[in-house]
Amino acid sequence: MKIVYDPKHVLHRPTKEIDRGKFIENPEKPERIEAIKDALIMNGFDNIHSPNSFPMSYVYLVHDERYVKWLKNKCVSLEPDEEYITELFGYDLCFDTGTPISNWTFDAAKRAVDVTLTAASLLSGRTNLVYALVRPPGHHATRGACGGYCYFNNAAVAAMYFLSRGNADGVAILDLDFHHGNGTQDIFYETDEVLYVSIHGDPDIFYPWVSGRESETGQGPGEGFNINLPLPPKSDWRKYSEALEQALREIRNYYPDVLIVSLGFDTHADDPVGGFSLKDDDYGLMGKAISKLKIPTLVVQEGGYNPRANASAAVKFFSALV
Ligand code: OKS
Ligand code: ZN
Repeated sequence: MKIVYDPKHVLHRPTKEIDRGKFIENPEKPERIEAIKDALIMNGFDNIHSPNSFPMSYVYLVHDERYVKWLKNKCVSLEPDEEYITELFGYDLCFDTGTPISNWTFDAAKRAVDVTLTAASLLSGRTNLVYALVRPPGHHATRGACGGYCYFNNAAVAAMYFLSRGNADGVAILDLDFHHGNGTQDIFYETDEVLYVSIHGDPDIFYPWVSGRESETGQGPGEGFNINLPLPPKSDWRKYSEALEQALREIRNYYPDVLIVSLGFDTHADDPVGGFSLKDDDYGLMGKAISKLKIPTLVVQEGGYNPRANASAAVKFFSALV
């Protein structure tokens, strides 16, 4: 398996956020990804590639110019030690108070896109599995706003990359992060060229609250190409595996040319943010089930906030997936 990784992700260090009115420590920390990288190397996954820089035109395949310019200008206006938390939704193009912006945010987000695009470009006849080990994550970012620790939607940019190169007519995105990927859903809601399937904590109870219900099935030509499988708190492998089997059935029936897995380890029982009860070994079963699809696969890292749980889950997952 090829892994694409950029050591400069450590320069992106959000420190705080406002969660239900209280300042809390921001869990989207460099250690999340460092722990995964170290554990994978220790277990023989040492085929690590550095990213190439891609033109901004790839970001614009997904994101509005108005948003990209706003983010850039906001970053440039900040002092190196400053963090900006959105003041007014709609005026600021950020939809929550969990997603601070700093002087380095734009570069960090662009670098995550570069890692993801480099990983996408490495998928070829002989390489059918590539892992974009990125942060900041992307699946909450919409065309026009950041949120949920996400600034650019890495997985969505990769999907557009595959479609725009003309060697894929259909891309499936399987979102296994604990949270519903409202951004990815939104971006592809009206197209049948991308099938979005997500298993996540019930949005009646968990972030992002405004989306992720079963009734959201797509619109216009996209009708039927958005599938949400919300699960109750504390769901374990017994419940989870049923949803996963259903998700994999839907993906098989779509006959995608490429599969993008938005992978979050915040489904782990020991994760401080998510609310499921998956154990280390379950990630092996997860990887095994996905490998049976036999579709060229790009795995893009999303959430997961316990570095140790991330590390053990990743080793199990990829050992079974390859
Ligand atoms: C509210 C904002 C927190 C965002 C949590 C979700 C981040 C995540 N305090 N998404 O996949 O892991
Ligand atoms: Zn998450």
